[in-house]
Amino acid sequence: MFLVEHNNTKMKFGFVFFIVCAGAVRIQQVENTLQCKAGDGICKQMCAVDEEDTGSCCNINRCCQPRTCNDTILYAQCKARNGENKPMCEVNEQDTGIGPFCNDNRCCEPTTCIDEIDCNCKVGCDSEKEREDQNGLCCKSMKCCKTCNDTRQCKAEGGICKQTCAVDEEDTGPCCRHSYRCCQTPTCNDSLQYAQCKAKHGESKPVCNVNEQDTGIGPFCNENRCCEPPTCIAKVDCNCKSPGFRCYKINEYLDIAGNCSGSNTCCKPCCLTCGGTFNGPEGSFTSPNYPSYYCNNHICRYTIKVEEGSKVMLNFTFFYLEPNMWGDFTDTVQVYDGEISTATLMATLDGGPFEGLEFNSTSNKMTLIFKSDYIGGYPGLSAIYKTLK
Ligand SMILES: [Ca+2]
Repeated sequence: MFLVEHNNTKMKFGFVFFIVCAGAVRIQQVENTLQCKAGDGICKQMCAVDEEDTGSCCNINRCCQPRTCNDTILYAQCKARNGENKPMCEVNEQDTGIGPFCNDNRCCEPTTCIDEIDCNCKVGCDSEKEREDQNGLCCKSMKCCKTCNDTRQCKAEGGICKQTCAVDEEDTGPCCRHSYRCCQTPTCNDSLQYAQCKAKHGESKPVCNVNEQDTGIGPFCNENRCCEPPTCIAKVDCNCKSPGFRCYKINEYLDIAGNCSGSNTCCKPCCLTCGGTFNGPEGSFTSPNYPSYYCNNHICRYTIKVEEGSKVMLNFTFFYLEPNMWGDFTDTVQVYDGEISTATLMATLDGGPFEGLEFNSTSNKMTLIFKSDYIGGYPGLSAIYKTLK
């Protein structure tokens, strides 16, 4: 029932429209056409691309008018920002706000860099005051420049900013310009001392080993000392002798740590030289072969010289020589305050064993003379010395 009425209504409406249009078609067409023409429009079947469709002409024709919209300026503005004219900006783009364009398009430019707030975005950074942050994102191929003072600081300290410091220069840190380093002439130069040390077959090390001589060369930049090897190093292996046979008393000594099978004795050649000159602020030395037995017929001089104006403290950490049984001064150590003279002899020592005996000099020098006679080897002595201010 409802459908019938509804269809009837449509039929009635269509009928009335037909009557009006059919009855007044000429008048209406003229009116529309006049109205369209009054607006500089033309009634045609289809408007051209550069025309605007402003409505019907009461028939299948449309009223086409020249577009009133002109977006030439907007397009230039958009292009100046490397923007692009498109219906909708993409995810990584932002709407510049330029427009809208006649076709309702938007001007979309690449997303502004997230770091742009931090960066000073420029074509090139000022290498004196700025560092280029290569991770910084600036738009349009600009560089992300950040303030720094490394270059100025390097120059103020006498350095030069370069890509790589030379071998004899000290790398003291970065410069503002990316990947440049601040290179300075080292304040300390020990190449001469090193050459001198090497010429004496010495070695640069923090502390000289026992029986190594501190040559007094230096100090090195790293506070190391130049240590010379002992005057005599027994590099030979043992001359192993059967029990009951002793080391030849003139030119061999008994090495107590020697490696001979069973109870055989390890004999090694005697050093032809001994003693040494000790110029470091502190040091140590021993008698030849210590703690094995010293050789016979030796005279060794140990000369200690510390900084001018200071004094020497000497301590025998161990002492054991052949005792002077009959007043014949078999083996002895003489301690001199300064240079050797009868006036400066502080002590003549023999026997032992004892440890911790100490001597202080009145000047910056001290001299020791170790003597062994023709027979009877003992462990000898071990001593340390220090500088007293
Ligand atoms: Ca002796």
